[in-house]
Amino acid sequence: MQSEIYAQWRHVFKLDPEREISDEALDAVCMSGTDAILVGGSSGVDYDNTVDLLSRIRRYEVPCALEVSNIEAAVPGFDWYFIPLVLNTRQGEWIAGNQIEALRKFGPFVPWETTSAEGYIILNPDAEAARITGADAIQDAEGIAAHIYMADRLMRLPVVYIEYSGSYGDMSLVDRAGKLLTGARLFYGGGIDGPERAGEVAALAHTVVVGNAVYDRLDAALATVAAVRQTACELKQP
Ligand code: 1GP
Repeated sequence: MQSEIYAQWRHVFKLDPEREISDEALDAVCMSGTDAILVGGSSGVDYDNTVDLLSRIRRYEVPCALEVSNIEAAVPGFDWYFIPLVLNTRQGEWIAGNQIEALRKFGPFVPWETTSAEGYIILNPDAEAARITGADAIQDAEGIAAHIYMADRLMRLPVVYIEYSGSYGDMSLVDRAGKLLTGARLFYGGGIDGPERAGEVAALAHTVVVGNAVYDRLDAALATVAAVRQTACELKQP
Protein backbone atom coordinates (compact mmCIF):
# COMPACT_ATOMS: atom_id res chain seq x y z
CA MET A 1 0.00 0.00 0.00
CA GLN A 2 1.37 3.38 -1.01
CA SER A 3 1.66 5.70 1.98
CA GLU A 4 -1.41 7.87 2.21
CA ILE A 5 -0.52 11.13 0.55
CA TYR A 6 -3.14 12.93 2.60
CA ALA A 7 -1.46 12.07 5.91
CA GLN A 8 0.31 15.43 6.01
CA TRP A 9 -2.35 17.61 4.44
CA ARG A 10 -3.28 20.59 6.60
CA HIS A 11 -4.97 22.74 3.96
CA VAL A 12 -6.96 21.71 0.91
CA PHE A 13 -8.97 23.61 -1.67
CA LYS A 14 -12.05 21.78 -2.95
CA LEU A 15 -13.01 22.50 -6.54
CA ASP A 16 -16.31 21.53 -8.12
CA PRO A 17 -16.07 20.39 -11.76
CA GLU A 18 -19.53 21.81 -12.40
CA ARG A 19 -18.52 25.35 -11.47
CA GLU A 20 -16.65 27.76 -13.69
CA ILE A 21 -13.22 28.89 -12.62
CA SER A 22 -11.02 31.21 -14.69
CA ASP A 23 -7.45 30.31 -15.58
CA GLU A 24 -6.25 33.19 -13.42
CA ALA A 25 -8.18 32.00 -10.38
CA LEU A 26 -7.09 28.41 -10.91
CA ASP A 27 -3.49 29.55 -11.20
CA ALA A 28 -3.76 31.42 -7.91
CA VAL A 29 -5.33 28.40 -6.18
CA CYS A 30 -2.78 25.90 -7.50
CA MET A 31 0.17 28.17 -6.71
CA SER A 32 -1.16 29.19 -3.29
CA GLY A 33 0.92 26.76 -1.27
CA THR A 34 -2.08 24.60 -0.41
CA ASP A 35 -1.30 20.94 0.21
CA ALA A 36 -3.72 19.58 -2.36
CA ILE A 37 -6.71 20.14 -4.57
CA LEU A 38 -9.71 17.94 -3.85
CA VAL A 39 -12.10 17.61 -6.78
CA GLY A 40 -15.71 16.85 -6.00
CA GLY A 41 -19.26 18.10 -5.90
CA SER A 42 -22.72 17.00 -4.86
CA SER A 43 -24.38 17.11 -8.27
CA GLY A 44 -23.64 17.76 -11.92
CA VAL A 45 -20.23 16.10 -11.76
CA ASP A 46 -19.61 14.00 -14.86
CA TYR A 47 -16.71 12.45 -16.73
CA ASP A 48 -16.20 15.36 -19.09
CA ASN A 49 -16.17 18.17 -16.58
CA THR A 50 -13.95 16.12 -14.24
CA VAL A 51 -11.40 15.34 -17.01
CA ASP A 52 -11.44 18.98 -18.02
CA LEU A 53 -10.72 20.23 -14.50
CA LEU A 54 -8.06 17.55 -13.87
CA SER A 55 -6.22 18.44 -17.06
CA ARG A 56 -6.17 22.11 -16.07
CA ILE A 57 -4.90 21.33 -12.56
CA ARG A 58 -2.24 19.02 -13.99
CA ARG A 59 -0.33 22.01 -15.35
CA TYR A 60 0.75 22.49 -11.74
CA GLU A 61 2.65 20.34 -9.29
CA VAL A 62 0.04 20.42 -6.54
CA PRO A 63 -1.33 16.96 -5.62
CA CYS A 64 -4.86 16.34 -6.81
CA ALA A 65 -7.43 13.91 -5.39
CA LEU A 66 -10.93 12.97 -6.50
CA GLU A 67 -13.95 12.32 -4.31
CA VAL A 68 -15.84 9.70 -6.27
CA SER A 69 -19.47 10.39 -5.54
CA ASN A 70 -20.64 9.29 -8.97
CA ILE A 71 -19.11 6.31 -10.71
CA GLU A 72 -19.59 7.94 -14.13
CA ALA A 73 -17.10 10.58 -13.03
CA ALA A 74 -14.37 8.14 -11.91
CA VAL A 75 -11.61 9.59 -14.07
CA PRO A 76 -8.15 7.96 -14.09
CA GLY A 77 -5.04 10.01 -13.42
CA PHE A 78 -5.67 11.49 -9.97
CA ASP A 79 -3.05 11.08 -7.25
CA TRP A 80 -5.63 9.74 -4.81
CA TYR A 81 -9.28 8.65 -4.72
CA PHE A 82 -11.67 9.05 -1.81
CA ILE A 83 -14.86 7.02 -1.68
CA PRO A 84 -17.38 8.81 0.54
CA LEU A 85 -19.60 6.78 2.87
CA VAL A 86 -22.28 8.91 4.50
CA LEU A 87 -22.54 7.78 8.11
CA ASN A 88 -25.45 9.87 9.36
CA THR A 89 -28.17 8.66 7.05
CA ARG A 90 -30.70 5.88 7.34
CA GLN A 91 -30.66 5.48 3.58
CA GLY A 92 -28.32 2.53 3.22
CA GLU A 93 -27.56 3.22 -0.43
CA TRP A 94 -25.31 6.11 0.69
CA ILE A 95 -23.45 4.03 3.27
CA ALA A 96 -22.62 0.99 1.18
CA GLY A 97 -25.30 0.43 -1.47
CA ASN A 98 -24.15 2.62 -4.34
CA GLN A 99 -20.54 1.79 -3.64
CA ILE A 100 -21.22 -1.95 -3.81
CA GLU A 101 -23.16 -1.55 -7.05
CA ALA A 102 -20.15 0.24 -8.52
CA LEU A 103 -17.71 -2.36 -7.19
CA ARG A 104 -19.67 -5.19 -8.79
CA LYS A 105 -18.61 -3.80 -12.13
CA PHE A 106 -15.43 -1.91 -11.44
CA GLY A 107 -13.91 -3.56 -8.35
CA PRO A 108 -10.97 -5.17 -10.22
CA PHE A 109 -10.11 -1.88 -11.90
CA VAL A 110 -10.01 0.33 -8.81
CA PRO A 111 -6.47 1.58 -8.05
CA TRP A 112 -6.62 0.20 -4.50
CA GLU A 113 -3.13 1.44 -3.52
CA THR A 114 -4.34 4.99 -3.96
CA THR A 115 -7.93 4.71 -2.78
CA SER A 116 -9.41 5.32 0.67
CA ALA A 117 -12.84 5.40 2.22
CA GLU A 118 -13.94 8.68 3.72
CA GLY A 119 -16.59 8.66 6.45
CA TYR A 120 -18.81 11.68 5.98
CA ILE A 121 -20.85 13.21 8.75
CA ILE A 122 -23.01 15.86 7.07
CA LEU A 123 -24.16 18.39 9.64
CA ASN A 124 -25.68 21.26 7.67
CA PRO A 125 -29.25 20.11 6.91
CA ASP A 126 -29.56 22.73 4.17
CA ALA A 127 -26.53 21.49 2.25
CA GLU A 128 -27.29 19.84 -1.06
CA ALA A 129 -25.38 16.75 0.03
CA ALA A 130 -27.60 16.46 3.12
CA ARG A 131 -30.75 16.76 1.05
CA ILE A 132 -29.62 14.20 -1.51
CA THR A 133 -28.49 11.62 1.05
CA GLY A 134 -31.17 12.19 3.68
CA ALA A 135 -28.56 13.02 6.31
CA ASP A 136 -29.84 13.24 9.88
CA ALA A 137 -29.23 16.63 11.42
CA ILE A 138 -27.17 15.81 14.52
CA GLN A 139 -26.88 18.71 16.92
CA ASP A 140 -25.84 17.03 20.15
CA ALA A 141 -22.41 16.02 21.39
CA GLU A 142 -23.52 12.44 22.12
CA GLY A 143 -24.73 12.06 18.55
CA ILE A 144 -21.41 13.26 17.20
CA ALA A 145 -19.52 11.03 19.60
CA ALA A 146 -21.55 8.00 18.49
CA HIS A 147 -20.71 8.68 14.85
CA ILE A 148 -17.03 9.07 15.66
CA TYR A 149 -17.00 5.79 17.58
CA MET A 150 -18.61 4.15 14.58
CA ALA A 151 -16.24 5.66 12.03
CA ASP A 152 -13.00 5.56 13.98
CA ARG A 153 -13.28 2.57 16.29
CA LEU A 154 -15.75 0.18 14.66
CA MET A 155 -15.18 0.83 10.98
CA ARG A 156 -11.59 2.06 11.39
CA LEU A 157 -11.98 4.48 8.54
CA PRO A 158 -8.81 6.41 7.72
CA VAL A 159 -10.63 9.72 7.25
CA VAL A 160 -13.64 11.26 8.97
CA TYR A 161 -15.03 14.30 7.17
CA ILE A 162 -17.20 16.70 9.14
CA GLU A 163 -19.16 18.44 6.41
CA TYR A 164 -20.99 21.70 6.99
CA SER A 165 -20.82 22.66 3.31
CA GLY A 166 -22.10 26.21 2.85
CA SER A 167 -22.29 27.10 6.54
CA TYR A 168 -19.80 27.44 9.34
CA GLY A 169 -20.05 24.65 11.85
CA ASP A 170 -20.41 24.32 15.58
CA MET A 171 -16.79 24.28 16.70
CA SER A 172 -17.65 22.69 20.03
CA LEU A 173 -18.85 19.62 18.10
CA VAL A 174 -15.75 19.61 15.91
CA ASP A 175 -13.61 19.83 19.03
CA ARG A 176 -15.46 16.94 20.62
CA ALA A 177 -15.13 14.84 17.48
CA GLY A 178 -11.42 15.47 17.12
CA LYS A 179 -10.65 14.54 20.69
CA LEU A 180 -12.34 11.15 20.32
CA LEU A 181 -10.39 10.06 17.27
CA THR A 182 -7.75 7.40 17.67
CA GLY A 183 -6.79 6.42 14.15
CA ALA A 184 -8.69 8.54 11.64
CA ARG A 185 -7.68 11.84 10.20
CA LEU A 186 -10.26 14.61 10.66
CA PHE A 187 -11.21 16.69 7.64
CA TYR A 188 -13.45 19.68 8.23
CA GLY A 189 -15.21 21.64 5.49
CA GLY A 190 -17.92 24.28 5.55
CA GLY A 191 -18.23 28.03 5.61
CA ILE A 192 -14.55 28.90 5.87
CA ASP A 193 -14.68 32.35 4.34
CA GLY A 194 -11.27 33.71 5.28
CA PRO A 195 -8.21 33.41 7.48
CA GLU A 196 -9.92 33.87 10.84
CA ARG A 197 -12.18 30.84 10.53
CA ALA A 198 -9.43 28.87 8.81
CA GLY A 199 -7.18 29.41 11.80
CA GLU A 200 -9.92 28.42 14.22
CA VAL A 201 -10.60 25.17 12.37
CA ALA A 202 -6.90 24.43 11.88
CA ALA A 203 -6.51 24.03 15.63
CA LEU A 204 -9.35 21.50 15.81
CA ALA A 205 -9.03 19.44 12.62
CA HIS A 206 -6.13 17.78 10.86
CA THR A 207 -7.17 19.01 7.44
CA VAL A 208 -9.01 22.23 6.62
CA VAL A 209 -11.10 22.19 3.42
CA VAL A 210 -12.02 25.47 1.70
CA GLY A 211 -14.58 25.31 -1.10
CA ASN A 212 -17.09 28.05 -1.88
CA ALA A 213 -14.79 30.88 -0.90
CA VAL A 214 -12.63 30.11 -3.94
CA TYR A 215 -15.56 31.08 -6.14
CA ASP A 216 -17.06 33.84 -4.00
CA ARG A 217 -14.10 35.65 -2.41
CA LEU A 218 -10.86 34.44 -3.88
CA ASP A 219 -8.47 36.73 -2.01
CA ALA A 220 -9.91 35.71 1.34
CA ALA A 221 -9.78 32.07 0.27
CA LEU A 222 -6.11 32.36 -0.65
CA ALA A 223 -5.37 33.92 2.74
CA THR A 224 -6.61 30.77 4.46
CA VAL A 225 -3.46 28.92 3.40
CA ALA A 226 -1.16 31.06 5.55
CA ALA A 227 -3.65 31.08 8.42
CA VAL A 228 -3.63 27.29 8.53
CA ARG A 229 0.16 27.15 8.25
CA GLN A 230 0.49 29.47 11.23
CA THR A 231 -1.80 27.42 13.46
CA ALA A 232 -0.73 24.37 15.40
CA CYS A 233 -3.14 21.44 15.35
CA GLU A 234 -4.25 20.47 18.85
CA LEU A 235 -5.05 16.91 17.79
CA LYS A 236 -2.78 13.92 17.98
CA GLN A 237 -1.53 12.76 14.61
CA PRO A 238 -3.17 9.46 13.71
C1 1GP B 1 -17.69 21.30 0.66
O1 1GP B 1 -16.59 20.87 2.73
C2 1GP B 1 -16.49 21.56 1.52
O2 1GP B 1 -17.79 19.94 0.37
C3 1GP B 1 -16.21 23.00 1.72
O3 1GP B 1 -17.32 23.71 2.21
O4 1GP B 1 -17.86 25.15 0.27
O5 1GP B 1 -18.64 25.76 2.57
O6 1GP B 1 -16.22 25.93 1.96
P1 1GP B 1 -17.53 25.22 1.73
